[in-house]
Amino acid sequence: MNRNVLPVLVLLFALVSLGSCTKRERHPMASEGLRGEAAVNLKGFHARPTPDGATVGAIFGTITAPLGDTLRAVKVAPDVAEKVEIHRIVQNAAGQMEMRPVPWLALPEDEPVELKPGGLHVMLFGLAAPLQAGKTVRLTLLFQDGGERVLEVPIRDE
Ligand SMILES: [Cu+2]
Repeated sequence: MNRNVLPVLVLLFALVSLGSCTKRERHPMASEGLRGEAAVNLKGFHARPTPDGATVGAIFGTITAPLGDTLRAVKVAPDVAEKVEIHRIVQNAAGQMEMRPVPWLALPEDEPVELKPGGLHVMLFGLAAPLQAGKTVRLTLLFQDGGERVLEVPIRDE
């Protein structure tokens, strides 16, 4: 791992742990009735079409957690892609932009977190077939409190 990335990751770790503790204390009852389906708003989720032979794809969209939450993992069926990760884009020591996996994603209370080109995104590796405009990809989002959301993500140019 790049030396410049480590402090950022450590900081991210600290912020995430801190964030989720405070949220739990502030809303001791809020999460209990919501187990099973995470209380988050998902907007504008879409995947970009990929050319023939491409092995990677990306999904974008906006997540808002009214009470705060943490996105723990993302999944698609194995017949869509071999591996899925949350990525962010950072500048490396040489000044180039690089993608880095994010172990989890903090969702501050009522603050939209945008996954967009050039920033955070859901990354698909090992695509079984190109992502075709007009079709959909079923994406599962797993959140801190055990809640999950499954959505049919449209594939479109945007
Ligand atoms: Cu990526």
